[in-house]
Order: sequence, then structure tokens, then C-alpha cells
Amino acid sequence: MHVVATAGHVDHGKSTLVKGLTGTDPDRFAEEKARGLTIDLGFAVTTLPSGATLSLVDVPGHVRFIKNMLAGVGAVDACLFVVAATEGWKPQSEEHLRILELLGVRHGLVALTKIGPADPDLVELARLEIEEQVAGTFLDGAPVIGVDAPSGVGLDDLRSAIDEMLASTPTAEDHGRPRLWVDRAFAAKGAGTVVTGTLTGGSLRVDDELELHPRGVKVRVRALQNHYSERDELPPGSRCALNLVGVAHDEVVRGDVLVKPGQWHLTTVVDASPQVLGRLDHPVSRRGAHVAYLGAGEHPVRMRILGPDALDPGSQGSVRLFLPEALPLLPGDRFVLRESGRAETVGGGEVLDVDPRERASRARPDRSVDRVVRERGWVDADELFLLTGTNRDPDVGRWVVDPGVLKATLDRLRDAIRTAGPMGLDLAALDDHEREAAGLLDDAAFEGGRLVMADAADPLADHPFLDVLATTPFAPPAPDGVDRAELRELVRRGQVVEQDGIFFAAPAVEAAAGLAARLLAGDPGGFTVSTFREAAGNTRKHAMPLLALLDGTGVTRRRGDVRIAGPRLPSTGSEA
Ligand SMILES: Nc1nc2c(ncn2[C@@H]2O[C@H](COP(=O)(O)OP(=O)(O)OP(=O)(O)O)[C@@H](O)[C@H]2O)c(=O)[nH]1
Ligand SMILES: [Mg+2]
Repeated sequence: MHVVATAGHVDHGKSTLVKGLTGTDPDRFAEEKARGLTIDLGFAVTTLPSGATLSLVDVPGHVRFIKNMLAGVGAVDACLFVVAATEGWKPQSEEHLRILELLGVRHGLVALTKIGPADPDLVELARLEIEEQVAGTFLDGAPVIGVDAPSGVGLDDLRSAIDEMLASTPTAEDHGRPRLWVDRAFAAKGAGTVVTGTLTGGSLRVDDELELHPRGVKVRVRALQNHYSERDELPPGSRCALNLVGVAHDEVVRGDVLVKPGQWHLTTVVDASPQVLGRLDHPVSRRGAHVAYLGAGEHPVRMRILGPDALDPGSQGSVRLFLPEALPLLPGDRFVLRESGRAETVGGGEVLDVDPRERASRARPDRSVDRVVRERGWVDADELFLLTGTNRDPDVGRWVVDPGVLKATLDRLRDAIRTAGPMGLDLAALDDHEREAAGLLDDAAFEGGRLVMADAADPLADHPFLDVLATTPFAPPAPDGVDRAELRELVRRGQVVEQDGIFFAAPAVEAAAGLAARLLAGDPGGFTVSTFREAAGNTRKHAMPLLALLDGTGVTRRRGDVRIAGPRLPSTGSEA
């Protein structure tokens, strides 16, 4: 399945050819039929001799309707370029060819129409002219098929030639990221809102939840059609008609775009690389009312030239475009730039960066993913995919990191660990990036929320405070002079237990449990605080927190004035 657009000067026979090939008159409007002039896009489908399906988008040739032409050719695979033998190469032959070039169309062939009324010399002249005009473009060397559509002459040859061309034309790629630029929106009787467009990037299914931009409205696909036939699913490269739930038909306009939520970066600023048309008779500067054609839409843009003040005809440069509304764009998207004051196409090209970080005075955009990473230092791998369309394995955690930045971070971490001394570096003091990067240091290790050099001895193994506590276990001295971080770490490791501001050694609490067990063995009815205090040889100040610890761990239970056995009371034999 391929989508092919017509192109060519007004009245050269595009619509007649589409009707000849498909049986469908692409001119849908009464005014078009009455005037014999295409105003808006037309659509038709046929089966080629090979059995392949050909979707045709018929565009208007009149210069006044160039924006409709631009809306139709954005997502097509190839072009059926029409030149009338009676007239030869004309201004919109030229402009359409330039536009197709700028949009990156790479496949096509030429139909030399009206060979019936033209005498053979004229036909031959037109052929030569075409060959000359398309030299160096994607149509260079393409077949030129003479036809006379009303009488059917040449149509079979043309069908075969289209078949042959499409055999070597790639279909739209499937990246699992569908995007549909709306080229028509209307209300269908009994169905509600219907939009049409050429689908690229991925498939769409009935019941898909989509977002309509730039409004940001959530919609659902109620039904899908391809040339009036109902489908459950349509692959990229299809002409699509979608019946949408969630938006009124008059809230959707040509140029709007449907995507799946979360798959795209929405942007109002892009850096891009336009090629300026060689036949332009003036340089392109930031002055002038510029309009960018992106997808099926036209967007008035503010433009800043990156580098020089102006771009000469025939040159390629970089610009920053400021769009009035946010669109889901990706590097590689094509655009055409026109100047609305002069009503002329000035150039066009490729979007390079959908989220420029450098100031315009310094920006040197290109398609490099490394540049995008370098400008950010750290970038979430998922975000990088949205920004570039490229999947990169994260270097650290979920981050893709510029190599220079990663090295600097690791060096900084090593310095900080060394400076922190034997206690190591508190992880809480690090930012997300540093914490993740720390995992890459093979000469450092995590020790309970702290980062220490791997070869450093454990400074807490024989901590002097533990010795002090051991001398009077039930009446421990206050931890005066003990480093707070070290004390916290001793508590975290369970070597020291804190209760009501008193710090006990862990063995002291265990011994207290044994003491309670012995007291209860003597009198199962319970013991009082003063009995415990006497047995422990301490004062209320230390006895109360110790008992609170025993109650808290289920060794004892409080009943009135006495402690009785709790579920965790050790047996008296075991602690000896
Ligand atoms: N004899 C002859 N007449 C043709 C041929 N193709 C088109 N015509 C006539 O030329 C006129 C214009 O044809 P269209 O098909 O409307 O031209 P078009 O390129 O679609 O014009 P726009 O869409 O307005 O740009 C019509 O009167 C056609 O009947 C052809 O191959 N031979
Ligand atoms: Mg037409």
C-alpha cells in the first residue's frame, strides 16, 4: 500500500488523470466541477496490475491554492508529476517540484498529458524540456509517460510504470509511534466527527486513545476506514478516515495532529536547516512574514537565522523557528517555508532539534544524538527517545550521560569520599545523578547509607564509645564528644539502641531482658520499677528507658504498676 500525490501546474490534467486511473473524480466540490479547477485535495484509490493498492492524493495546481497542495504532499511516498504537452514546463511545475524536493520526496514519475491535442513536435519538445528541468532532482531519469487521459491513451503504460516505481519505493516505516496530520475534518451523518489524513510512524486501531494537538484534547477512535472500507487496524502509509469520540468536528482543523499520549515531545521552538531556493532573487533574513508548512498545517513563524544575518539564494543554513502553538515534532520532520508577503516559497528542509538548549547566538544544530546528550549532560533515556527518535541504552540508572560529564562526576565523587574521611560520604547529601553514578565506582562501596572507599577499614568496628558503654551497661554515660554521624551509624547498625535520649549498647538491652526474665521467674505476678532498678543497680533515669525498650520489644508488658511476661520474654536458662 502506497500513497502517491499528483503535482503540477494548473489545468495540466492532474484530476483528469486521477479519474482515468481510478474511475473516481477527485474534484469533490460543486464549485470545482463547475469551474473545472481543483481547489482542495481530492482522494481516490485503485488496484494496480500487480495487485498493489495505490492511494492517490490529488492536489490543486493553481498558485492561489498552494497551501492546500502543501497539506496533501507532506506524508506521501511518491509523486505522479503532471506536465501538459500543450504547455510544457510552467511556474507551478517548478514550484511543485521544489516543494517536493524540500519535503524529501524521493520517488516519482512524470505523466506527459494532453498528447492528443498536442502535435508530435510539441510533445517531443515538452519531453526535452522536462528532462532539462528535472535534472539533478529526484525525478532525474524518471520515466516520462505520454498519456491522453480522456481517450485512455497511455493509461495502461502509466499503470505499469507506477507499479514498477512503487516496487522500489519504501512504504512508510513503523516505529510504533503513529502520527496523523489531519488534512480534512467534517461531520458525518450519524457518526459525528471524522478526520482524514495519511498515517505515518505506526498503526492505529479502533478504540485507541489519542491526543489531538495543538489543543491537547483526548479523543478515542470509534471507527477506522481506508477509502470507505471499515478496518479494525490500519498500518502506517494508509489513507485514514477516523471517526473520533471526544471532539466536535468544528474543533478540529486541517493541520491538527493526532498522536498517542506520552510518545512525543511537544514543542513551540525548533532548530532547522532550510535550503534556500536557488531561483530566489533576494536573501532570506529574519524580516518578512514567514509561514512554515509542517505536516498538513501552515504556521506563521518567527524566524531567527543562526550564524549569519541572512541566507543567500541556493545556500543552506540554520534557523530557529518559533511556532505559535506546540506540536509533536521530531528531528527529520520536513517543512516548507514561504513568505506570505511576497507569496513565494523561499525554501525548506529538515527539523534538527525539537528542544534547543543553546542560545540562538551559539546554537549550531545538527541531527547528532550525542550533541543532544552533550548539551544536557544527563538525559533520561525515555526523554532522549522523545527528543531524537533514537533509543539509547542508559549509561547510569535511567540516564544517558555525556562521557565527559560522567567522568567529571566520578572524579568529583572520589574526591568527596576521600575528603569525607573514614566515615564516608552521606548518600543523602548527593543529588540523583551522583547517587546513581556512585554505583559505577568500583573502588568505593556502600556502607549503610554512606559511601566509603572500598579499601578503607570499618571505622565503627571497634568504636571507643562501645567500650565506654560496656563498662556500665545499665547506666550508660551520655555520648558526649562522640561524632554525631558515627553515633547515628552505630544506631542504624543496631550496635547502639537509643531510647528517650539515652544510648544503650545492644548487649545491655539483651542483658536487661535476661534480668527481667529472672525477676519474673522469681515472682510471675510481676515486678515494679524499683525492684528492677535495684536488680540493675541503676536509677530511674536509666531504668525507665530500659523498661520502655523491653515493653516495646514485647519482652515485658506493663500491667498497672508492675511488668509481667511479654510474648518475647527469654527463657531463664538460655541467657546464662
Ligand atoms: N485532450 C486532453 N485533455 C485533457 C487531458 N487531461 C486533462 N484534459 C483537460 O484539461 C482540463 C483540465 O484538466 P484537469 O484535470 O482539471 O486539470 P488539473 O491539473 O487537475 O487542474 P487543477 O487541479 O486546477 O490544477 C480539462 O478540461 C480536461 O478535460 C488529456 O490528457 N488530454
Ligand atoms: Mg485538478
